[in-house]
Amino acid sequence: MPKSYFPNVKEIKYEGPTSKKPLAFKHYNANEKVLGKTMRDHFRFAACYWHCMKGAGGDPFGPGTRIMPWNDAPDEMTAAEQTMHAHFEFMTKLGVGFWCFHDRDISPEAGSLAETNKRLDHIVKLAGKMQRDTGIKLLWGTANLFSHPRYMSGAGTSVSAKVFAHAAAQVKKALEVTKELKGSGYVFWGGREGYDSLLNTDMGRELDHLALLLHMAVDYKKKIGFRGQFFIEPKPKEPTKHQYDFDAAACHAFLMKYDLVKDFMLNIETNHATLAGHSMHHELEYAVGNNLLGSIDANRGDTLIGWDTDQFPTDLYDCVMVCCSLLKAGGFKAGGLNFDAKVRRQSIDPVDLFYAHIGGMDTFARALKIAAKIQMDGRIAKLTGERYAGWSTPLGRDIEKGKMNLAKLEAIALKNNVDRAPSGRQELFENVLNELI
Ligand code: XLS
Ligand code: NI
Ligand code: NI
Repeated sequence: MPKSYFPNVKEIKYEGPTSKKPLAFKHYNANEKVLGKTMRDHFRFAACYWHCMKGAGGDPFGPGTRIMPWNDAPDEMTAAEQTMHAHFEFMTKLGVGFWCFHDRDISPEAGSLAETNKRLDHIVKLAGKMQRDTGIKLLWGTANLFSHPRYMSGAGTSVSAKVFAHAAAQVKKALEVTKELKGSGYVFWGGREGYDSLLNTDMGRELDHLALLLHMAVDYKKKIGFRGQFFIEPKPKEPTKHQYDFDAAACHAFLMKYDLVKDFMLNIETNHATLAGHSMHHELEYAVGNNLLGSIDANRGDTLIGWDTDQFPTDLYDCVMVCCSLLKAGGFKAGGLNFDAKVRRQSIDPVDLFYAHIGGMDTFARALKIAAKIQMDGRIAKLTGERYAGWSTPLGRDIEKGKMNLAKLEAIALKNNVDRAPSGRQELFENVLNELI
């Protein structure tokens, strides 16, 4: 028997809404169908390696607090192996089908890039074996291009060409191992691709460089035959003052400008949306409207704390809106719902990881059922349609078809006095939503 890191936790089962057992699902029932598809397939839930296994609970004012038995080892590489075992034990007991990682989460950096890559290969072999043994799949891989001091001024946007080269090498290797682990996708989160001061920054040049790196990645992906989906993860700031991938719209503009839009979709994260001054719903609707919704990093912020707190999603209203957008998009294809979330600094026991994920999965399960109810009820869609009824008249249709110009419209306007548009009925919409929740 291999060592267990969660000896007191058995497989988490669905017990239904009346269960009072903390280690059981009350709403997430993997095989239950909602709108003809199992919950498992709707969500494609993933557990991230960095927060679950590596995040010790440190904050800007103090070190980590968590009890992490997988770290007790005579050397770094033994700890890395144990950590991989712990993550797969955790995911198997929880019943999530996917995981996500950064290259440096799973295997620590060594003195040289060659040695670092050798270490990574060793751990990736173990991960491949664990995937085969458990049936758990890789949702996406990524390269950590922000922790090491060499990336202090960014990776693709670094002031140093040598740092750019190092980042390129790291992306190349991360793509290779993601392919080897049959990753469904690959994420680019530009942690330090931004600036702290414009006084010392050549923004146009940095953006050109970032695009060059992404084009190289697209070329290499084709070269090695990696068929996973590329995602960009928007975030407005932190650790930078301004990150270039600010929000969904900024990423879209960047992708369009540099002719990359056909090769990328977006991985939208809740707390990044709120840091950008948006709601998650806004970011998702922008992505859905532009065929860019690829994947979701689910978490939430705290309205009273101004940083990326990465808390577990437990706000039902917010999650309902996420599920409405997801249904509108027709569901995930390559993407999934990754919990990019961590337990609070005072939640120190290994079992807290289970409570956190159970809460997130149950909240989303409820939200999905409500979103399906909203869709089947049809009132919100109908009321929305009614607001736009004027666009189904001959005038509206002619404008939408591009048959009009300013002069023709002026002629119409001169003949018709228009007082005001129909009522927005926001309160009625909110009442219907509340009724269905
Ligand atoms: C950090 C990001 C990061 C990405 C992966 O804020 O959310 O965790 O998801 O690099
Ligand atoms: Ni994220
Ligand atoms: Ni984040």
